Amino acid sequence: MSSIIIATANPGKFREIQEDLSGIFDVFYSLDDLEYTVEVEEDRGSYAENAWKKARKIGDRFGISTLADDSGLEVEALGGRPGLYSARYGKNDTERIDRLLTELEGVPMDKRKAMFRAYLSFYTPLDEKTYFFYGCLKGFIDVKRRGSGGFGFDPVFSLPERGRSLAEIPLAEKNRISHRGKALASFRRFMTIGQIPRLLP
Ligand code: ITT
Repeated sequence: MSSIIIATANPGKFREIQEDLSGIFDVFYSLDDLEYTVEVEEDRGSYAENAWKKARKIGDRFGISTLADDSGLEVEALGGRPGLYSARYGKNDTERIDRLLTELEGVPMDKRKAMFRAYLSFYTPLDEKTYFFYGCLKGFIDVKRRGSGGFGFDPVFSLPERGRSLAEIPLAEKNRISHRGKALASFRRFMTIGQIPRLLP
């Protein structure tokens, strides 16, 4: 029986990752299941290093293979902000979205381009090896919230070719197209056929 720790304190991320990897692992441990409450500070200079720090710290602590995700939203009109600091952009999702909408007030739709990036780090404590997987998703920041699914910035992240926000599509559909879904697809190829992604942007 194969088990994995999903090293995230974000229940939305946990749900998406567990759903996507349900055919690959039998047991998924969340940080809650492990009663791990120490916050691993995201203080590195890149998403990949932050993800690696989380995966290694928790993988070593419990001796179980661990997957961590560091992601961020980059908005063109804000010079790429909040980016690496997306989680610290506000105290909670409501505050983060309110701040984003305020900062973009008056910016026309064609100037509201945005991109989600997700970096996954998979750490195996037995041999101390780490593997990285990446995905991105392009869209626009809407002028108001739409939909009640997903988490984080999903209600204001608009998918132009679908005419809907990420919070208006089912989880399985989000996983097929999203930054995290793409990184997870690459991770699944690694787990099933041993394919190691060549380059990280
Ligand atoms: P962990 O570090 O514990 O995994 P976190 O919420 O702090 O959880 P990040 O630093 O990676 O995670 O997240 C950056 C921010 O971007 C955070 O506010 C998330 O809610 C948001 N975010 C990440 N992925 C998202 C997605 O798929 N949809 C909407 N918002 C997302």
